[in-house]
Order: sequence, then structure tokens, then C-alpha cells
Amino acid sequence: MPTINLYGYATSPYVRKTGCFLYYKGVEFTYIPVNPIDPSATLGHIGGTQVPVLEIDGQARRESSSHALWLDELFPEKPLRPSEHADKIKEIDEWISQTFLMSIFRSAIDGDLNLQFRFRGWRLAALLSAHTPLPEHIRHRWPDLISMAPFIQKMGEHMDLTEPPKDMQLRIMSELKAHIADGPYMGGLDEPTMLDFAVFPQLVWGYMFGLEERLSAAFDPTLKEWMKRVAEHLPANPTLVSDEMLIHPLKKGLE
Ligand SMILES: N[C@@H](CCC(=O)N[C@@H](CS)C(=O)NCC(=O)O)C(=O)O
Repeated sequence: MPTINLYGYATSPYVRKTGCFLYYKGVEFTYIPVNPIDPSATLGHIGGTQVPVLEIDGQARRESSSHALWLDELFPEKPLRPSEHADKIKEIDEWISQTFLMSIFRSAIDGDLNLQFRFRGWRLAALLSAHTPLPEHIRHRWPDLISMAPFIQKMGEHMDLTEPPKDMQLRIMSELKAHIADGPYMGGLDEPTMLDFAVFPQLVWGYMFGLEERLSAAFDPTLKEWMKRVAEHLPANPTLVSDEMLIHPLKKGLE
């Protein structure tokens, strides 16, 4: 069995996505938390700061969507991108990467440091600190630091920032539902793929780890049934956040 390491922050949607690919494949791997204020402490031998980094038998690669293809090459069972559906998956994966995942950063890009944003930022710092303890003064400033991060500001270049945030959220949720439609999985596929595992952890982790009190996506019957189906293929905590930070078990949110 190859030695597999996944380097990242549990607060990164891209890292959670690669984590779910690995969980679905059922391969053994070690999650190596990266300290966001000193990435070189863990990534020094690889270089660069962007996560996730997947390292298999000493070979390291970036880009979460490429990780799915690499894992399929090495572990063909339970394909994340079955070749007969490659075109459809490519199209929807582009929507996930360019629209869905980037929209998660909208409030940070807007830089409206209101109370809700600050509470969220402080909770993110606490979740990170469960693995890589951040100094007190950094935790206090985490909301400001997130909204100033260059990689987050860069995402704004790919977004229509004139669209009101609430409208953007509703539009993206309705596009997501159209991609799930009658399912059972995204794109109308019979088995889950990289598409499902790229979206699913983002919808559930905030509820599980104290960023929202109710699993808001489960208010929609289409999304709820789809989440229940995807959850069957993953462990009880499919995120990479430390179990000790759990507030709500996922099962409860999907009842
Ligand atoms: N397209 C990349 C995006 C990864 C990404 O944006 N990672 C962020 C964390 S959410 C990061 O590492 N930012 C810090 C940096 O680039 O130095 C992927 O899919 O893997």
C-alpha cells in the first residue's frame, strides 16, 4: 500500500474535497495539518504554500480536481471520474471550481467585517487551532487576516461582485439543485463521483463544527435526500476537522 499524506487546513474547502476523495476510495492516509502562519514547517520539503497537497510515495501534487484523476489512476476501483462520463463531469466540475467553491469566500472578499463575519472568523481560528495552535493575537485578528488574504481577494476577480450576496447564494443553490435534479447523484449519475465529494463536505461542515445552528441545506428536500445518499459513502466525520471540535453529529442534521 502506498504511503499517502494529505497536507492542508481543515477550514479549506479544497482540502475537504480531496479528503472526501480519499475517504470514498477507502485508502489509508495521514492528514498533516499545515500551520497557516508557518506553512513551510510542514510544506518546506515540497515548496509553495497552496493547499491541498497530496503526496503519494514521495510525489507531491497540487490542485484538488487533479487529485481525483490521480487517485483513479492508482486506485481504479470506485472511480471518481468514470471515463464514460468524463465530459459531463468536466463541465460540472468547472462550475463547482469557478462558481460554487469560490462563492464560499464571498463575504471575505466583500470585507464587510460585521459581527456575524467576526464570529465566523474566530470560530475558524479555533477550529484551526485544534490542530495547529495559533497564538492568541493571531486568533483575535483572524477575521481581518482572512479578508486581506491575497488568494481570497484574487477570487473576487472571477466573480460578479455587483450581484448582491443573497441573490448570488440563491442562484448558486438553485444551480446546484439543477445539477442534482432527480439524482441519485450529481449529473444524474448512478454512483457518486468527484462532483458529489467536492460539494457535500462544504454543505455539512458548518453545521457539524459550530458555524451554523441548523443544517440549512437540509431544509431543501432535494438537497437533503442527496446529502443522505452521499453520506452513506463517507465516515461519520468526513471533514478533516478534529472530532473534539464537533458540535452536531451529521446524522442528527439529516434526520
Ligand atoms: N485550485 C486550487 C485552489 C486551492 C486554494 O485556493 N487553496 C487555498 C486554501 S483555501 C490556499 O492554499 N491558499 C494559500 C496560498 O495559496 O498560499 C485547488 O483546487 O486545489
